[in-house]
Amino acid sequence: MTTVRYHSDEPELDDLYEQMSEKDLQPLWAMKGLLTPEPAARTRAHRWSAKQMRALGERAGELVPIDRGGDRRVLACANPGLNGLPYATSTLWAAVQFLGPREMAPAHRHSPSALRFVLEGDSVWTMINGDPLHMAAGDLILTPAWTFHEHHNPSDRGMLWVDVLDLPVVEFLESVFFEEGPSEDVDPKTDPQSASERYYGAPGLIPAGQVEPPAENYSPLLAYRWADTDAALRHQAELTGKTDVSVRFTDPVRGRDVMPTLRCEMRRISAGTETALQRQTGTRVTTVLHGSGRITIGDNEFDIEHGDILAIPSWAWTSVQANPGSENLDLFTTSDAPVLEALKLFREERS
Ligand code: GTQ
Ligand code: FE2
Repeated sequence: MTTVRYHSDEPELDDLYEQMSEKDLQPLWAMKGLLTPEPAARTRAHRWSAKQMRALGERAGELVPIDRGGDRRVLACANPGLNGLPYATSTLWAAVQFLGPREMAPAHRHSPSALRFVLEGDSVWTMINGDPLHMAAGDLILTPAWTFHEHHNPSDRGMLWVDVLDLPVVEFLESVFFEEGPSEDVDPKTDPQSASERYYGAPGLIPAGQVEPPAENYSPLLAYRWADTDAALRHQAELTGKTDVSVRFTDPVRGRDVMPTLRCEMRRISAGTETALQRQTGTRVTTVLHGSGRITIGDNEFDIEHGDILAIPSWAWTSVQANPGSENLDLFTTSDAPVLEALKLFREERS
């Protein structure tokens, strides 16, 4: 017997089930929970605490060098609903990465798409196909599929940030490829501005005329700076008078999401505000950049503060309360929404 053996009180049917299981066949008529009326999420609502991740990451920094093979000092968020898989949700990898003083995480590339969201510090550059992207608090840095990337920290301070990848989707599609980059000839640059930003970073302007448009299906702008995100949120709040505002990070050439599988948004909830309930299909990972408060996800409630990472399952009603006081709650969220939209599976509801 190789596959699951179904059982019946009727001896002949039970015998049929036994013979079927020996031939790796299962009876649909006896299955439950396959075509459910609503999404039956395996992903659980969960919070990974920044304080705990920082303590364990710093200990890893003392014990674990960054070498070829290991490559990255990364603590992967493992959702308790996913049977030990190192995934934050069924579709998203999320992790905290630590890079110590004068360390270098060597170049590689992979078919999964990745992004970095910086929680604090400003001492690391990510080289993407040779273009140096400075990483500072609040910045979003893209590492699109199959681009070579390496991280280097020329300072004497350690730094940490959050990684999000579409790895579970690519793995499910059995399409993971990985390749190491050239480890010799490394020229770790520390330019304050990347070529990507110099070409595509001016608001509303993209190269035209003799310049070939990029052929790729991801944003040619690889860095979204906190000063711009912060201003967009502040202006929207001022103009609308709303206490719950969001911006979406987009590809300046196509107006679409930054990468084909990943949607990125930043939300600002004014201190003291409780948001309406909302739910959507697909899963989300949220990181707290500023402020503190409480998030309700389905039947779960979590206190949240700077650096915490949250897993939000598909179709779970969610609302957020920002603590009263002086600081607004700034939340960075990555979702798989572009995948669901492409397949016409995206649904959203608000209460
Ligand atoms: O920094 O290149 O969290 O390749 C997982 C896989 C980070 C990275 C992760 C990766 C990286
Ligand atoms: Fe990588």
